[in-house]
Amino acid sequence: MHPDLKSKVMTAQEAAALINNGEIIGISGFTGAGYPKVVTPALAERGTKLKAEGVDFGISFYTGASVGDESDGVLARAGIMKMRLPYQSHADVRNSINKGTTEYIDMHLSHSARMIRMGFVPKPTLALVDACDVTPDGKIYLTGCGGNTPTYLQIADRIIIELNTHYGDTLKGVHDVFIPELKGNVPIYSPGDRIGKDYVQVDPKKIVAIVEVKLPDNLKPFAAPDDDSNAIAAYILEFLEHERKKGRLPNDVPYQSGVGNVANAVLGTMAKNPAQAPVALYTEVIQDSIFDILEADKLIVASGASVSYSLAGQDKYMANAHTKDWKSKFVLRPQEISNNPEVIRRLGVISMNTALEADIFGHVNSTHVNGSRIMNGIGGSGDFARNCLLGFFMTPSVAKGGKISAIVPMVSHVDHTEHDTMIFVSEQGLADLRGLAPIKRARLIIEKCAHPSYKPLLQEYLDYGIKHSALHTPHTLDKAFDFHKRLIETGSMLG
Ligand code: 0RQ
Repeated sequence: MHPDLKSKVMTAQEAAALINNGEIIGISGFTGAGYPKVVTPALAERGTKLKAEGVDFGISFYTGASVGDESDGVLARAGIMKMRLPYQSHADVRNSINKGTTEYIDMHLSHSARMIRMGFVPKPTLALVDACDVTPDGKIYLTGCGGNTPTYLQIADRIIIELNTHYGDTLKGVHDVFIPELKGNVPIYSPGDRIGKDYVQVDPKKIVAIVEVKLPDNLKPFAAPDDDSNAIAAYILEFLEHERKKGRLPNDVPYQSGVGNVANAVLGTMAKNPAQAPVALYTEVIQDSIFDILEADKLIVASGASVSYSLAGQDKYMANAHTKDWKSKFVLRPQEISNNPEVIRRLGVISMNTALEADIFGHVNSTHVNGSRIMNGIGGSGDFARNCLLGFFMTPSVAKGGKISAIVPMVSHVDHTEHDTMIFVSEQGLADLRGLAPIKRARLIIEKCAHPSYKPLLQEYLDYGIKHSALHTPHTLDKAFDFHKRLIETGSMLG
């Protein structure tokens, strides 16, 4: 290591001691990839000690999206995470938000970096990033995520680097770092286009600490797809085939798929279909299902904000990055580019995201249980849903063993309005709501997607509205939340 950099090497505890009370920390990390793993636990330990001594200590914590337990979990459990944005999915952070310890701003992932640069939220004072290399002239090479990291590095006064040698050079060169001008274009015309640099340039004087680590992203393995996921995947693929036959869907449009097992199952099923043409992804999260596509030799290119591989998946990627040249198939971007509305609209992306609940008229709640308890956040689902060529919202028709219906009369919180949603899929079937007025939408979604045990209740609500309400969107406001009220009172939407 160059002497200038070597002089900044220290332990995680020493680096954590540089973090002040009230600090606004912008970290690397997106859906469990490329997040700091040693300075944050040391900071949690320090915060816990200070709090035990009666000293008030807290920080604001900005990320790309969800991050691992070594970042989100430890800080939430220490009770020192005062503010969090723009997306999380950790049980302890969720609890801390819902009990009011952590203030949470849930925002579109494509919006977050620009809003931060413009100062709508306080600007990060410190950037803490996982990097695979750093040069004496201030070139920082990121690991598994683009996220909001370039913006945090650009804005913060001080930078702490976790120099992570675990990935060797398998992620170096994969990134394409481009920060758009306020009103500038994003000139991507094909999913694999490169428009920036493969590193983030910073003023080396801002680097105050380098902590050496050799650690993978701690991501759980994916469960094998269950029957519901397989059924949802089959409906989607059958529908895409139908659209192609009708001449409404070109072969070369890229795919976005959200997080989780259903998304993984859709791409995995595609890979196994011998008739499937090679695919390109213009997505935010790249998960293990990419390996099925690579092994079937059907990947054109995968562009995303992160590679969120299980531990086994990370080993697999590293083993093949050079030998099979898998490295050349990936482009990792800042999330304001991976999720950029201009590019998503231009490329004609097919988008697949998961809903918590949807209502009979096509509004979607992705984030709040019973309208008030945050689950994760909107993430990138809105960036893609509104701007895609073809958009799916997927969900099993019931949750919690049938006590909760995913199809309800009126959603208890709105993330995606009827104007931003197109096609709904549950394990029961698929409802294409495009081009339908509200009552026809309601009939179709009840018929195709609702669970049989909830169909009569939903039909009854619609029929009552048609009899007693205005006939454009026939809601009955004093009955609209009966499903949710029954859930709160009896533990089941069936009552
Ligand atoms: O609870 O874990 O206790 O069993 O919610 O549900 O079915 O396992 O599905 O993991 O894909 O999560 C919408 C939360 C779904 C997620 C959501 C309970 C259910 C279970 C999880 P348990 P599943 P998933 C890409 C795009 C928004 C952001 C987005 C999400 C748990 O997909 O956060 O799409 N999406 N981003 O039992 C109460 C309901 C429920 C319910 C399910 N109606 N009420 N609980 N559950 N429906 C990612 C990024 O942008 C980064």
